[in-house]
Amino acid sequence: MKSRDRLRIAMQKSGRLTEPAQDLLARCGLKFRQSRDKLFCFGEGEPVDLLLVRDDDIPGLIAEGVCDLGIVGRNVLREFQLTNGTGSELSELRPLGFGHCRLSIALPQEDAYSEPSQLHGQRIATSYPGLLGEWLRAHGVDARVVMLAGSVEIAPRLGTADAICDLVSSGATLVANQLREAAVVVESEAVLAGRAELPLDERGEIAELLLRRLDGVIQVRD
Ligand code: PRT
Ligand code: ZN
Repeated sequence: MKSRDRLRIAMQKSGRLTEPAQDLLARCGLKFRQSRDKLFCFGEGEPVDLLLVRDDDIPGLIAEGVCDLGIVGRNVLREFQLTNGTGSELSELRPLGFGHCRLSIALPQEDAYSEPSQLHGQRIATSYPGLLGEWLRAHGVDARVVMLAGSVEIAPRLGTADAICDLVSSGATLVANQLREAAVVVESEAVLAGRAELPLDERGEIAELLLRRLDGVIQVRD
């Protein structure tokens, strides 16, 4: 296979991170032409192209070498690092200052919470078994992790779990489902992910240039 000489960045096709990620790349001076399938965007000035995908696929695309960098929530990146053999090759290169949220454990409103040991023997529903498992081990809690791909917040009402571990930003979803936030597992925001070692060819040089521009943009904004 011919090696790539253009840098490829993966970002979310359509979701919470799409617009702020596009704005950030534009402020770094990157311009893209959108293709008809809207999956691949060719970079017009610099040799940098975009791949628009589901956020969950971004760490895997970088690990497999299909993309060099990705803009993704720390929650998604760290879950991949914990649950995939190739995850250790990836690292968080920069926090990007948008998409803030936290992965938290929440209990039914009527259950008071004082300490992690209360969760012993409980069933906790989540889409983040890696991150929740790490927190439970760190706090010496023996709980059962119930894996759910979505609608985690309704599990306690359905009786399929006693507690949940899910993303929270304003807290309105928890309130609407009669849940209360008990403990924060991870503080998250969008990050630039990449392999720990940048490629040693032209792509590495372009990546370094992009990182320098990004640092300038982030500094101005702060
Ligand atoms: O289609 P694709 O798989 O790409 O999108 P997605 O639906 O998986 O992701 P999306 O767009 O919802 O979220 C992308 C990323 O945004 C997440 O991985 C987080 O890093 C970040 N983010 C920031 C959030 C939130 N805030 C957030 N509030 N992701 C999800 N939520 C959800 C949460 O799951 C819960 O259902 O919003 C609800 C809670 O919000 P509040 O304000 O009611 O607390
Ligand atoms: Zn997703």
